[in-house]
Amino acid sequence: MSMNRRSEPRLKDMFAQDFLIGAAVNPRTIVTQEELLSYHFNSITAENEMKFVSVHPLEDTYAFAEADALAAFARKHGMKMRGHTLVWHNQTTDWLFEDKNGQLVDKATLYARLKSHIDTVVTRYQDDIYAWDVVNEVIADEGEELLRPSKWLEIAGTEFISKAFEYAHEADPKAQLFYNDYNESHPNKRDKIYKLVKSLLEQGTPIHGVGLQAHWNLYDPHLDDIRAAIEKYASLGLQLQLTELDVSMFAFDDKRKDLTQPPAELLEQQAERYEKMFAILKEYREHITAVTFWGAADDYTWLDHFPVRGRKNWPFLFDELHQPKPAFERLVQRSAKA
Ligand code: 9MR
Repeated sequence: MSMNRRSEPRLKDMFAQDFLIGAAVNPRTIVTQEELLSYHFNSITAENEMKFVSVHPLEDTYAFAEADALAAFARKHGMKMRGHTLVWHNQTTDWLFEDKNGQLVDKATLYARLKSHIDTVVTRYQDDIYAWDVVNEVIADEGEELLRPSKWLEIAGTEFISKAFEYAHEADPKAQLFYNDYNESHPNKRDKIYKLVKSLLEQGTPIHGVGLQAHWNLYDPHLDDIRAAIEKYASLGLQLQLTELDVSMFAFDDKRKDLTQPPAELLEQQAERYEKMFAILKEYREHITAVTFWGAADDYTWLDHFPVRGRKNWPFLFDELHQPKPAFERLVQRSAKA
């Protein structure tokens, strides 16, 4: 990492009138990317450390050391923090759903455990975390089915979703509570997310926002679909946040593995893509309260392994040495014009 003092404009200042600028972090990156994070970002999200399996591995055991370290980092740098995530089908331990004999528990037991988990975790971080992803990724990706199969659904039926929001609201009435999902701009899934959130609102569920994960790439989703999704979710009267933004260099089904550096033409395409995306985001600034990247710089991204094993990706505004990329420069030029 370069130790030169930075002179470029700060992202968080460029968008200060628009929305918070966040990054997902982990115990390694709060060390390796500290200077970059504190210079450009005013919000963080724990990439994995507040997930169920991380903080609550056994019924009687909570493990908060790593999550606490991330919250302390936010305090040290005067950053806001989002909580991620309370209810998910992934990274949740089996004990939650099972009794001593390995049989599925009944609904009442599951709810009692969920309430206890949410009370403990949300209360612990109530002074650090202003917004929680309460329910993550419950919508089925394809087809007509609304919800994906899960143990939550199997044991409790659809009501587990509203229960989670109620418990989170009871634990911290100040927290902004989000439903969060990916492929959120694809019309079929968008309509299903809308339908779910609308029904939650009709039931009086305490939900305050929709999280658009925004795991996007150079080609997909189409800008018109991004705009349509924002408009549709905003029509619910809720705040919106981009919660996990990255712009992969590869189309989802592209398996190429030959690149060891990002070629200039792809960096240029990425710059154009970021410019157009942020132009839309600024248009909807009265609805969008935060834009969080799922990382900060190209030296570390979950996309280095997914969906093609061992392939490097370069999805962010800062390169492997934490220096501004063409995409960052383009946002600077655009904000100078605005
Ligand atoms: O970035 C996270 C990665 O380190 C984990 O291995 C993975 C486990 O499922 O979760 C990743 O983060 C996911 C996030 O929690 C929810 N939306 C999709 C993200 C990328 O997979």
